[in-house]
Amino acid sequence: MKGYTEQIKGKILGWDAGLVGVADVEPLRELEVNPPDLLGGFTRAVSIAVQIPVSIFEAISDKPTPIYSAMYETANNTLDKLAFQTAVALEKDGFCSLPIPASQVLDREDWSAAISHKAVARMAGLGWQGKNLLLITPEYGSRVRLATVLTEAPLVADVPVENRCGECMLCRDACPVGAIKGINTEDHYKSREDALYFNKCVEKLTGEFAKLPDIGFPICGICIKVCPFSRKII
Ligand code: B12
Repeated sequence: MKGYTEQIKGKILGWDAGLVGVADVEPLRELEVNPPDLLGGFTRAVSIAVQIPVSIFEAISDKPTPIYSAMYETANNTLDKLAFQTAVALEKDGFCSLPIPASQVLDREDWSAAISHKAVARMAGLGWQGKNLLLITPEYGSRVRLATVLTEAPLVADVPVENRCGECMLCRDACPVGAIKGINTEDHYKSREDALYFNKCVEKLTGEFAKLPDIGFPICGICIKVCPFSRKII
């Protein structure tokens, strides 16, 4: 099904996605998902990324900007539409498919969603999990947002790429609350606490940044901005 996989990926990129990959669902069955039977009979997960322009992050110094806030919403809407269109296209070809929204939080105590888009994107070969806990892509660094489509389509799965953070500590040093521990992982962190002082990050974003005028979302952008992979324009 290599031809069909290339055809679907080409279609999604043609709708202006930045990156597309396919993950095998089997290793993802270790994840906690919501509802617990979310993965059901799905065999593949399509990971879709859209890149946010460099200049939006370059304008951030110590807090998110109103422009970032507006474009964060635009990126989420774009991804939801891409995931929706992908699921419809796959179902037209006869394969049951479920789009997962970009930024829907289902549990606000545990701060978790239906499925971790980062885990899917990493297994789909889009990038590695960096010290900032985010997915870092070789092309756009961390300045990508992600969505997932679960599918029964017999797509050819991609493979994970190697972590390229090396000795870099720029995200750790830049975090305004010192939430990033600066610990590397060869594959992925077993828990968020392995990479972050998680509550410090959550408190800053939900308790302070989300309440700023013209922001309204728990966003930040500083650990995205300073990543050397995020700063190049290709
Ligand atoms: C809730 C949430 C938050 C919460 C909690 C953050 C957190 N770290 O969980 C708050 C509000 C604090 C937050 C903050 C931010 N968020 Co947020 N957030 C989410 C959301 C909606 C759910 C995350 C979730 O379910 N976490 C549950 C835990 C268990 O999973 P996890 O953190 O994803 O990571 C685990 C797995 O991925 C695992 N893993 C990785 N690979 C593999 C492979 C296998 C096989 C397995 C089993 C596991 C595994 O390792 C991790 C550690 O356990 C996601 C969207 C989504 N559906 O994924 C966006 C998301 C993670 N956020 C995102 C972003 C960008 C941010 C911010 C930078 C804010 C901003 N936009 O400016 C900060 C960054 C904080 C940080 N450094 O981590 C992006 C990340 C994009 C990227 N490039 O990685 C996402 C994916 C949204 C999107 N659609 O793109 N966020």
